[in-house]
Amino acid sequence: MKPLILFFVFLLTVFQSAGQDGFNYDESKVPQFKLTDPLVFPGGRKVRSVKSWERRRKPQIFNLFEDQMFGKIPAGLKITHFRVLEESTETPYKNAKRKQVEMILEKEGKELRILMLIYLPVNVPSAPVFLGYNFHGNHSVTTDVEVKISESWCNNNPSLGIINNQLTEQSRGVESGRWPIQMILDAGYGVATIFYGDVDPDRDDFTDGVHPFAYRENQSRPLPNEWGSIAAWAWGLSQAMNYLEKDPGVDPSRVILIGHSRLGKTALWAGAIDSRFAMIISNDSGCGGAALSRRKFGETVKRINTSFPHWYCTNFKAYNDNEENLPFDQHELIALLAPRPVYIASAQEDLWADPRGEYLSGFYATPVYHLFGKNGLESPVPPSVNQPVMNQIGYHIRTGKHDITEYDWTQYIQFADRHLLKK
Ligand code: GTR
Repeated sequence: MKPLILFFVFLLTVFQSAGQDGFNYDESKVPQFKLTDPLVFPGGRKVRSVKSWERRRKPQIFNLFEDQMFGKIPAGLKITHFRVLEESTETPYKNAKRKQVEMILEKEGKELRILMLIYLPVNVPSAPVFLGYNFHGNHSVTTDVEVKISESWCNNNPSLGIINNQLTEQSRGVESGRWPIQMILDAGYGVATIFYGDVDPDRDDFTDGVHPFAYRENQSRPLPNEWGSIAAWAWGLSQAMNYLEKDPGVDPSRVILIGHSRLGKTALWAGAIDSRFAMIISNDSGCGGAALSRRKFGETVKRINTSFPHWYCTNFKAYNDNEENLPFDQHELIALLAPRPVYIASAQEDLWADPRGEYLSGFYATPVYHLFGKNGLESPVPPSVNQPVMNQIGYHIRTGKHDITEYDWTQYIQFADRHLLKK
């Protein structure tokens, strides 16, 4: 390449990974802030036992996140039937079995169809499974020609073969680098994935996806404290769990949630609403995920609510330029997962997601893990690059940009081996 072109490519890489103009990337400009304490009741009394955490304090914090950030998921809304569309051992992978399951929500003549793709290791009778959404269709995670193409709306991306908001054959395998399926199977784990747009297309439109299935008469969008898109995606993961619990090839006590970026935010909330998930992985989830909002480092609450007005509930907009008044911060989202193993991962060049703020959430959630006799992130200082910590709260910051890589997966498998296989 010519030097000038190389220079522009360099500039582009810097902008993409470091984030956007007009936002703070300077540690010395992070404001002083005081965090809410997960182990103190509003009146000032301390939480001293697991029982008082579980019965009283945890529900208080959960209700605040639900009411002020993610929005309430309508009670009782459930997938009405699961249909195994096909299963086969003819796949591009060794010792693997593929299953494609349709999850159907039928209500008053309307239908929502969500496709789940599952690969299980044939040599493990009842396998632990990583469950996570993909960005560009189930067929994007693999070169397997049998994997069906979703017809749901997707953001255009001609270079990935997404044209007229439809996924195409051209997008087959485009995300396979993010899903090292053979490596996961070889480690004795299964993998289950769903295109997130099947549950709710990622756009500011509440007439599509699952939301309309819960509307009362004349309602056309959720109320200020009702579910945004992230909560809808979290709902979808619980529905997938309802299927996985019944699949004899799956060990339902070892289903691990995994998500990258906006889907990492989703994995954290899905873990908080559904205690059946044994372990939760947040890969570069950033603002509104693992990163502390009060640091205002990289992406801010106002920015996320403006670029993605549909992700959180309307009530969350009250905290635009007003992080100090949040009745919680993201360390308490991590605390809601205690005592289950949770892994938070960052990338060195992903300043937009605030790696340090992601680490600190785990650090400030740690007293809740201590209550259960578990270690979390014990040091206020994050570890060096590529030096994972694997206590009940795990963390690494790897070299490179905002992405999910084989390095990340290698740590997740090791973390799962350590915390789930010892049973
Ligand atoms: C960005 C957004 C982040 C993150 C990311 C992604 O544009 O600002 O919060 O979620 O998208 O999901 O890839």
